[in-house]
Amino acid sequence: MMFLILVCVVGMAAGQTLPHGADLKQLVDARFSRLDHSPTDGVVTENEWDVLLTREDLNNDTCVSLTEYEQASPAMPTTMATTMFHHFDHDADGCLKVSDLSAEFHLVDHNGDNSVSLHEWEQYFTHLITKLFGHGAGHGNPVGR
Ligand SMILES: *[C@@H]1O[C@H](CO)[C@@H](O)[C@H](O)[C@H]1NC(C)=O
Ligand SMILES: [Ca+2]
Ligand SMILES: [Ca+2]
Repeated sequence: MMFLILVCVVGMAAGQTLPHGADLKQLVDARFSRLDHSPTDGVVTENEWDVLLTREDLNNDTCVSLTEYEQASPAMPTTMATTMFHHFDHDADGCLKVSDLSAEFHLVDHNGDNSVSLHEWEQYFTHLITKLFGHGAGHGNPVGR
């Protein structure tokens, strides 16, 4: 397992490819545990979703910049973080705000009960990666096959 992780990290650095498989799941689960913080009960409410954004705004200017977003997601390759950032920035002003992320919360909340489970989050994230990066996500990575 350690070996696999190491190989994936090296492969990523060399090829700027996207995490996939076990690597992607780890990244997705790590994002979820950041979202699920008050309380840590396995579901994410819209309040938790909004509060995380405030936390990621490191210089408190009510704007989560691309730099701040990257710092909050150290496991994400830069190319991936950049594409994700632009996807979330609905009004394209270079800032992630609650207004940008509010619509997204309801997309993730697939069954509409106003809370997001790990399962919903994983489904959403997998679909998003495919949508943003295509079925060739991870293409060109010579390791992990
Ligand atoms: C931003 O606000 C948080 C919480 O109020 C505080 O801990 C932090 O030091 C502030 N950061 C800056 C750069 O002002
Ligand atoms: Ca900021
Ligand atoms: Ca915005």
